[in-house]
Amino acid sequence: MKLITTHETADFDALASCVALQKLHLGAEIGVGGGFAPNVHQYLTLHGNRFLTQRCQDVTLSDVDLLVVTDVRRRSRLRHVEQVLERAIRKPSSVRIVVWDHHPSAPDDLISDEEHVQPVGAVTTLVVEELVARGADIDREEATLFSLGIHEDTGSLAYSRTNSRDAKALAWLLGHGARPGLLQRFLRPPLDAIERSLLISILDRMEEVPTFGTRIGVSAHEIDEAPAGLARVTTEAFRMVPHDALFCVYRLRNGKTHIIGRSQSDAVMIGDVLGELGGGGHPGAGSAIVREGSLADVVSRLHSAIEKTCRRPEIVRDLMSSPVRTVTPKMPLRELAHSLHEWGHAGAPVIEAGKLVGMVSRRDVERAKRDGRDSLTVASCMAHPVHTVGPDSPLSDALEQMKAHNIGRLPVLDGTRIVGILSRDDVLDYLYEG
Ligand SMILES: [Mn+2]
Repeated sequence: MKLITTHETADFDALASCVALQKLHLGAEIGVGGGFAPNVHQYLTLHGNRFLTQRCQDVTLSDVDLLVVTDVRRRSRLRHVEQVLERAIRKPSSVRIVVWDHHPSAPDDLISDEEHVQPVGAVTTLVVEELVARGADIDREEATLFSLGIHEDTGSLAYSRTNSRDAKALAWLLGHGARPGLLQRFLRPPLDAIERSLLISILDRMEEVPTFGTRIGVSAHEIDEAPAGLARVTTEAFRMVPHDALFCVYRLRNGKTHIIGRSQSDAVMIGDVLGELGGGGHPGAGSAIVREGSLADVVSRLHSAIEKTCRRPEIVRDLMSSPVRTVTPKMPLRELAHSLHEWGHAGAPVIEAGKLVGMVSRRDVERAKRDGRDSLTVASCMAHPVHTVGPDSPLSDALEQMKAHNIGRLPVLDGTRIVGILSRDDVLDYLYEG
């Protein structure tokens, strides 16, 4: 028997890649472990007869001679086929194991006979590429399901792990009948009453972990049992808060604690943080289940894991331009216009007796010229007081100031001495390079 399986709580990428793999392994059946994510579950209430799946506990695992594993390759997440994995070690000739995955490697990864692992946004992309290469034919339900897999794992091509192969696969699926109008309906069905109240309590109980320069929220809860939509509610909560990363911690009555993490900063790699607690995932999203300890214990272990794995975020010093060209208040505006043009700068700090006394921009000069004031000096049109930032401040603080005061250049002061300037261009260069 050929069996295709994936991780517990299968999401759209997991289900879509299972179904796509059935087209590569004709006659293979899909067996799942711990059910489906709520949105996939809802999708299957309508499509369950079109795309058949069964629970591994109902499969005669001793008959399996080909096991295809997708969207996962860690043994700890494949307990539902442990029997087959054990047999593969004991008697390798009795079963062939094929892996399709896009997660970073982990210490408990399977040893397989054939491995297709690439760092694309969705594992469905890899399988679709193989279908394209083989000239496979797919119908509109399949094309739509495969699109759902790619959309879910790439945040509709907006997550940082997305790459051009995901977009190409999506384009091919659109050309093969995928129905874009159906995507939102299945990807993000509205939250139900339990999920909405959970969302409110996440926001209510959020605390900030004091970590230099990175805003990390932790929201810890004791609940009776895990509601199905835990991951989805965490994603929704993360959309609503200004944090760089969010961890939701739920201790259930049975003593297990679920942790779900989301991050949009390279400084917080969720898979690394939760790997310290026996879980794992992508840099942007992951989860862990801790089997013992009180809620406070688990939260403090999470704090240590954050401390151990999180990088220092970029600080102003890393990005600022220096040395700085400065001007004096007495400089005539005509001369300033000439200098700014020559330097290719849009503005400059104004220094008097070694102290920063204002900022002047090309726009100020143009306005003065328009009003016939261009025979005056810099002092007549410079802006002050000046917003400044320290060289060791995190970049996020500087961005916050630029946003709050709508300014394009922040002088960087070490004490009273100007040591650099951080401009929008510096920030853009950094953002686009990363
Ligand atoms: Mn995936």
